[in-house]
Amino acid sequence: MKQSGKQNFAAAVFLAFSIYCVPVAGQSSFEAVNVVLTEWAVTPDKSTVNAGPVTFIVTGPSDAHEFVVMKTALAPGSLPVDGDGNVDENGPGVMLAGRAGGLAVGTASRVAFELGPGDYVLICNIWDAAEREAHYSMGMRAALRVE
Ligand SMILES: [Cu+2]
Repeated sequence: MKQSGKQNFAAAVFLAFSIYCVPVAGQSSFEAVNVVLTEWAVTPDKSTVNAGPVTFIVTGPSDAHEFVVMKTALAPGSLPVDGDGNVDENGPGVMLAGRAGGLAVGTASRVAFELGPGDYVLICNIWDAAEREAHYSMGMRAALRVE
């Protein structure tokens, strides 16, 4: 009887997992990336994901940041910038693929973007006028490949 109980439990877990994955129509996988925003880094827990809807679970510190996804073949530190060091989101070689501002402090924010295959750079593009700090130029950038 004990063994039978274990098997039922395993079947229930498998069923729950299947139901969880099914709603993403036409996709064979569910992609989620945990991203931590700090001064001064954007740190995803994976560097490659599958194309399709990608959920980012973004955790920020007590300071104000945003989470921006740029599609670009440029290296993370080589995006076009203005005179203050902020990324020119309409500049050559980059295309805005997603943005989440107003991230909750102290809790994880979930945002999802539909991402096609290619190379991306995850950035925070906040300009702090008081501190004269462009968060991107301070180091808030990371590569992400979508396959
Ligand atoms: Cu920032």
